[in-house]
Amino acid sequence: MLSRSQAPVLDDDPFDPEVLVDPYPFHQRMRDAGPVVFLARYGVWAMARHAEVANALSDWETFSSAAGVGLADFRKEPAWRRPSLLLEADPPAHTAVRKPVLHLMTPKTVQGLRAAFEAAAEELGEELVARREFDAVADLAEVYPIRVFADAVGLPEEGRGPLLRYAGMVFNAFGPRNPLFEAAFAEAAPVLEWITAACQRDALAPGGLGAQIWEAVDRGDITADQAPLLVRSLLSAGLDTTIFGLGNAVFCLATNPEQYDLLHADPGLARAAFEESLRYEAPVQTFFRTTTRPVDVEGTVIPSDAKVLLFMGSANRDPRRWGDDANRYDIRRRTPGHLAFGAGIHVCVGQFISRLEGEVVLAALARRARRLDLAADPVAKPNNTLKGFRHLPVRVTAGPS
Ligand code: OVM
Repeated sequence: MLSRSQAPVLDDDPFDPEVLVDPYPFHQRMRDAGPVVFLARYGVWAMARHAEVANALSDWETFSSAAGVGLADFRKEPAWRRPSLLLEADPPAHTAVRKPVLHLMTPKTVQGLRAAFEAAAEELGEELVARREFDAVADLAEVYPIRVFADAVGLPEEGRGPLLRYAGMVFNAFGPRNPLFEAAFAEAAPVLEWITAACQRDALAPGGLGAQIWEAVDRGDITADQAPLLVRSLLSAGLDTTIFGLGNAVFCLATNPEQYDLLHADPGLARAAFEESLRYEAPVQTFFRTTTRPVDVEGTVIPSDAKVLLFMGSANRDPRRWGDDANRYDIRRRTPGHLAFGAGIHVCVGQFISRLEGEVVLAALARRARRLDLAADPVAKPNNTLKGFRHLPVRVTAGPS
């Protein structure tokens, strides 16, 4: 009790749809209130400054993932699905399965995907720029990762439909049982049946990332019981994150024309433009950890077994780390240190695939369109974990300059 009284208490609801679609004023109040705050509404602790979020992400022994990285505590209530062997686990179990997955997605192995990813981006860019107006979510962000990443995993082309509904369940389930959660789970049973079937060995095309995970079973690196759950991790973590991320990147460029000019003048900046959009509008805004011991954070003692909400999207705009222009989208900024992919042992295992997707899509647009503008007001898509758009109508002007 004494420790709690030392931390500022806020009664905001971080999972209120209005806060989710514009969290930045709330982030600033949390950062300015102190290094740790207590969110009374859910009885959880929170950190929103860069230094504390980075430290917590790097200290898995104190800030555990095994009780789930959402609000629900798997030690007190059953999880809605079998917990992820990667995301919702600690060493040593986590280490054993991370290694074979990491092996498939190193910068070097990801180079093997580049030609196909580039060709698909060029084809889509050509089609969209010819149309002059399109929805950067429905026609681009929701199309491209499903095409290239589901191909890379080895999902059959027919019947990828439930993927996005599954992702909606995964990312809304990290929050409280609010209307967003309930809506995502309205017709859950067929989606759960589908994802289970999609991860089986005979459902995955030979040579793909999914088949390669199953090959790790043959080598004795993982068990046959673990393989479908690791394939499930690829499908859980690899679609909606990049979908929201691509939409956010287009939003950043469409609303910062001087930055788009720089990119159009030098499409070689595409990777940097995507990276800065990850910092500025992080697709994954938050994850929880659970303390394994009482921990002193800058003079505030968080008790053991407490849920702690880490605000990566806030850390990414903390002026203490990024300076006075933290709230500016600047594709020439030095972005290393942003926490959109997390940090520490759980840092995004697919980050090089994500960057490849962002780079080739933005480069394909930048080479073809001399201007990129909003064609109508964007419509935000509230989600208990992800920040992004439901609709993003844009207009492009074709031509070199
Ligand atoms: C998983 C998983 C699910 C959602 C996100 C994520 C960002 C991982 O099932 O392993 O990482």
